[in-house]
Amino acid sequence: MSVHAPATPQLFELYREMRRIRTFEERCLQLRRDDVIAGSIHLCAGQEAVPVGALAALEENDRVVATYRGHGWAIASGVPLDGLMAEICQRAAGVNGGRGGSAYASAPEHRFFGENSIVGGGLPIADGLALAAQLQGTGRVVAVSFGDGATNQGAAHEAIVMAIARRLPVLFVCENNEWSEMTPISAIVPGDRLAARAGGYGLPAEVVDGTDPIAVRAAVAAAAARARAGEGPTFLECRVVRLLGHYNADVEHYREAEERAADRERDPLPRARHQLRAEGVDESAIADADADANADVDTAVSGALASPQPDPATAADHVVGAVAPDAESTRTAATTSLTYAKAVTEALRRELAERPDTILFGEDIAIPGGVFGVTRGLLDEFGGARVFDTPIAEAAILGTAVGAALDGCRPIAEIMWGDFLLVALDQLVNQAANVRYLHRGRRTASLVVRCQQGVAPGSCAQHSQSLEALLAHVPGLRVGLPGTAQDAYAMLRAAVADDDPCVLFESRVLYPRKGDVALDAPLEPVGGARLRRPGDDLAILTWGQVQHTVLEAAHALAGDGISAAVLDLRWLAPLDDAAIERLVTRTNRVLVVHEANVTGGFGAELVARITERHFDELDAPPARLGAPDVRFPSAPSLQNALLPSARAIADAARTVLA
Ligand SMILES: Cc1ncc(C[n+]2csc(CCOP(=O)(O)OP(=O)(O)O)c2C)c(N)n1
Repeated sequence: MSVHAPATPQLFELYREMRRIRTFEERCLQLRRDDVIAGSIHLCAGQEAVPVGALAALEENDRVVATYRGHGWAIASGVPLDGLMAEICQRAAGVNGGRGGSAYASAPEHRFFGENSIVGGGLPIADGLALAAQLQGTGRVVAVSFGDGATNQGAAHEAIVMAIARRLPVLFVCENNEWSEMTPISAIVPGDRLAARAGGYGLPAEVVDGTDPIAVRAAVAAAAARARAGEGPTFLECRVVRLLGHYNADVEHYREAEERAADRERDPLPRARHQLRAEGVDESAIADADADANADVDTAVSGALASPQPDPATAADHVVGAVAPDAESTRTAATTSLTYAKAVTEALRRELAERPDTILFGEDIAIPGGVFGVTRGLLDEFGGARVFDTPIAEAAILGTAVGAALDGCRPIAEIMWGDFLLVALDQLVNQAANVRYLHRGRRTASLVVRCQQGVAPGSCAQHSQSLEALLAHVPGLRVGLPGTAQDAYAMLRAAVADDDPCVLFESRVLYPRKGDVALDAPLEPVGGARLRRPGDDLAILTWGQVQHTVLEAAHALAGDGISAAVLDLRWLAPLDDAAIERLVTRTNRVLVVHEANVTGGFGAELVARITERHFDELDAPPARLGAPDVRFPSAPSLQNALLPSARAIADAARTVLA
């Protein structure tokens, strides 16, 4: 601390913090040039007044989500400099043990819910954190920072729409440095339109001088007060300058020298110093603040450099949680006959009743009760705070689920059709799937996404796909496909109880199909295949709705004296390798059947695994049968020509046996 009492302590303290950030950024640049840091870094020099002003207006318990250019936000949030610097240097002592690096650091224990290296990806997550705050009645607000370029992202639009619809306590803080990487925002958005454009959504929006921490603090304080009063989100366009280029090696060949010089004129640090001097602050107090910043950053750098590289033996740790062995407890429990759809409803009802942290949302799921009626009655029973309709905004739905899961909720989000996941995959693949790994198991994204998929008579190419292989490819996600009413119930309850992000692909053609459901059986863990039919001559591995056609085929084969076992894998992640092994070693012949297109389908993965492990023992090469690589047509006659029929499955089985 300075020994000289400054005349304007508030600005002085803000200056000290800005100085620490600037010094930190300058040192990062040097460490990158010295190859201590690997990869690109994106520095916030010129933008310090925004995080510093914002955090000066926020409370200890509020939340921050940052742009990838987020070192300043992390520091202002209170992330210790040494842990942050070690993270940027990819060292073991980093706040994420070197898993996040410069652009993806996260330290929720310091209210800093992470940078986001996907431009615009943080905004929907901020919605989810705000939803958690709203539900928990904490009065917390969430500030999310992003660049001018991010305002053009669909996720940003969706997040603003969602925040308005739910009156979420979010502060959308746009740091407009006039450049989106190497393209000026003026080339994309005519005129000074970012706040005006945001205002068009119908939320308070204003332009703020982002080089003045006091102006930022005032604007954020007013926005936070509105949010805490239940008045919903605010959009702040903070005008800043970018002093060190887009990234460390950017020489800004695309920018005019005059423009860069004009930016330097607006540098917030000389401006604050000038103001402090004008207000009579002792020059030596300013020099002391600068020296303190140097000393703090020196200590952080020494700490970071003293830390070892992360242990390579830990590289595969914390992808997903461990799973308890599956006891198949349903075998002895009493059962009730329910449709597959009602089994889902009952699972949701029980989870909402038993777990106060669960919330259910999606398009048309609350008042209308879902387009298939699966969520009917749940709004009345559990109320609009926990069961609600969303905008038609899949990225916002999934991002809200991620954010809410990060802060103590167990969201169950419905995506009406599996095909619609494709417009929002970022939130599952780049966001949810990374949470456990990035935080080394200290945070998880305990969310469930329910959707339904597959071909039904008349469904078109955009409402027919089977996309499970796409998601089973992604480490960090659980993927299940219930094929019976019992599994629609039990797998959903297992997914809700699980701490990792689970995607359940239900089947709308199975919704009306009845089955016995053990409602009061002990909860299952995720994972675990089920043998639907025993057999010795051949193993047919399958899942989802097509298993019923497979069972027909197995029945027909039995008529020919062929004993085909049918194993319903149920979960592709975690995969029940042990059950597959047991069956393969018994039959030595394998056919995989799925409804998805053959190329890159999960059958390819199974055939490869089985071949790798059992090449020498197998009596025949493992085979797979799926829909051919064709888009799905709407006409039932064309659909039927493509779907695996019982006859085609039986023929494929005979070929394996021959
Ligand atoms: C979804 C996505 N698209 C593109 C990129 C590549 N990219 C990284 S930063 C950036 C520019 C972002 O500009 P802006 O939002 O204005 O932030 P600023 O760089 O000004 O801080 C781009 C295009 C990315 N990381 N994510």
